[in-house]
Amino acid sequence: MNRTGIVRTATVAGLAAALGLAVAAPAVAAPGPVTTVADLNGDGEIETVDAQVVGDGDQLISATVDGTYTSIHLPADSQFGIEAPRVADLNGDGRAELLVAQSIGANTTFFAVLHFDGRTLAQVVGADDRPFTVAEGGGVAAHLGYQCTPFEGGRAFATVAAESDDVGRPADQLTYSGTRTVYTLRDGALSVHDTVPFSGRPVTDPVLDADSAGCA
Ligand SMILES: [Ca+2]
Ligand SMILES: [Ca+2]
Repeated sequence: MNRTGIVRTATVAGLAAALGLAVAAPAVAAPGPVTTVADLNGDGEIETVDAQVVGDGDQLISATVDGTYTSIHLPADSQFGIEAPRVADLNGDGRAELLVAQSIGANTTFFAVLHFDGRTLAQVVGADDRPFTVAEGGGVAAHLGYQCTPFEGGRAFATVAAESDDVGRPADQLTYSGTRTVYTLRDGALSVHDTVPFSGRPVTDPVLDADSAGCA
C-alpha cells in the first residue's frame, strides 16, 4: 500500500512497471534503534538522531535539539526494517536534512526527507505541498537518484528519474529517458527551479548524474 502511494508521485510513466522487476527483498529486518549524528539546527553542536521500529511499517525518528526532544513517525519497510537516516544538507545552509528510507527494494530505495524547522522535525514538502520522496537505484530498468550542486552561494538539489529505453540491449548500449528536476529548498519546502526532460541518453551523460555524495 505504501509503495503504491509513493510510485504514484514518480514523474516517469511506466516507472511502476520497471520497479516491478524488483521483487526480492532482504530477509533480515533491522529492529533498531539505529543512530546517526547531524547538526539539525546549524549551531555547530551535533545532535544524535535515532530511528527505531515502533510498529509494523512504522518507524519513529527522534532527536534532542537544544535540550528539547522532537520526534516524527514515518512509514518503514515492513520486510527490511530500517536504515540509519542519511545526513545531507540539500540547500547548503549548514542545517542538516535527513533522508529516511521508508521503502527498500532489491534495486530501489525510497526516501522521505526531514528537516528541523526550529522547533520540531518535519517532512520536507514538494512543489505540490505534499510530503516529498526521492528514489534511488532502479537497477538496469531505471535510473533514479539525486545530487546536490553549488547554487547561489548554497546548493541546489536535483533529482533524476529515468527509465531504460530498451533493457534488452547490451549494458554498454543502454540509454535512458526521463526527467532531471532541479529544486531549491527553503523553509522545508522545495520549489522547482528547472525541469530538464531528456531521451535516449547513455548513463554517462551529465543529465543523468546522480552522485549523492555532494549532498553530505
Ligand atoms: Ca545543533
Ligand atoms: Ca539544510
